[in-house]
Amino acid sequence: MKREPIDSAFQFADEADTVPDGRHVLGRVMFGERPTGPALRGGTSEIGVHMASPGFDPFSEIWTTGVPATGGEHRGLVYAHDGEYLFCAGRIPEAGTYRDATRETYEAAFELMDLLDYPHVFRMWNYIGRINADNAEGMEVYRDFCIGRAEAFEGKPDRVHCMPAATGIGSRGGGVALVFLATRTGTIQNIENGRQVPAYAYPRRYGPKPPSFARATRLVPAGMSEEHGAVYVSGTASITGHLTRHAGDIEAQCALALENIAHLVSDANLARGGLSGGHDLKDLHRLKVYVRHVEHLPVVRAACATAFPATRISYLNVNICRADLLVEIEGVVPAVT
Ligand code: 3EB
Repeated sequence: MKREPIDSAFQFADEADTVPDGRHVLGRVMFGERPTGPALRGGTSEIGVHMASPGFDPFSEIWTTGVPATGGEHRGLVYAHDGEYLFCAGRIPEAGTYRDATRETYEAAFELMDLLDYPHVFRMWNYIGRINADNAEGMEVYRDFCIGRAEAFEGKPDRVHCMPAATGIGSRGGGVALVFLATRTGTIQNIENGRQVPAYAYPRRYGPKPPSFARATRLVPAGMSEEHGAVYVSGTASITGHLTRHAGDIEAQCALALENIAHLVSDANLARGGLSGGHDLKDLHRLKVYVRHVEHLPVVRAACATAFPATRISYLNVNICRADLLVEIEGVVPAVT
């Protein structure tokens, strides 16, 4: 059966808070000045992450589908689903260590996907407070988080080899906020970048357990031809192989992150995974650009406005998982309807 694909839109404060005609909101993530939720509002699951700050406009990202959604709660997660797509949000409160709660939250999300029959998770976000600070045991919070996440995937044999696109990034507080998107009948394929070591194969120097995600995920809604599917691009930084490049040089880091995305979505890189169709940077939308130092914003804005002239970009001033990374960029190539 052919269905309307899931889509997203940014809602900035200077625009009307409208939902496109014929669409229904499944989930909402509010990038604002405080952490809130997750909570149900109408049939919609929503969560607020503390990511906005002076010079970085608050906005919401809404996930919409063609059918009204039903909401619910499961083990602290708040979700909404429409028969084809599931949006699920959770929060781990601030704590001394995160690995156990992270493992339990991922396990709860996987359990929910199994219970409600949305077996294919295609995008995950992890907004992590104090990401580069030490936990109560002297381990960096990001590394602590990665242990719990990796254990959750390792514990599910059918999931360990299908880790989708993700973002693991700093937030300005509120513990760890998590968002998952899954599909019932869509086809997903995870994509690595030929220029980068897969994150799940990073050497131990980056932490006891590697990060669990793919560089991108193609989601082809049921009934749609493969090359018309969407491509969800993970948070992408100035890394080749497994090494950070251009430490201390924001302009060069920004240029390399953009090159990495361009290569990731190219014909040549998709063909490595047996996929047809490819894309250019100009096909990317819903761009979120994470900037570590507020004073780098003008340089980053200029580079991104040139790379993505036709789409409104969201900038956020937060820390990034490796202390030497200054900028990270994510986006979506929307499905062709
Ligand atoms: C990197 O490529 C940069 O831990 O979920 C990017 C995207 C990064 C997702 C995650 C981390 C994550 O390793 C960091």
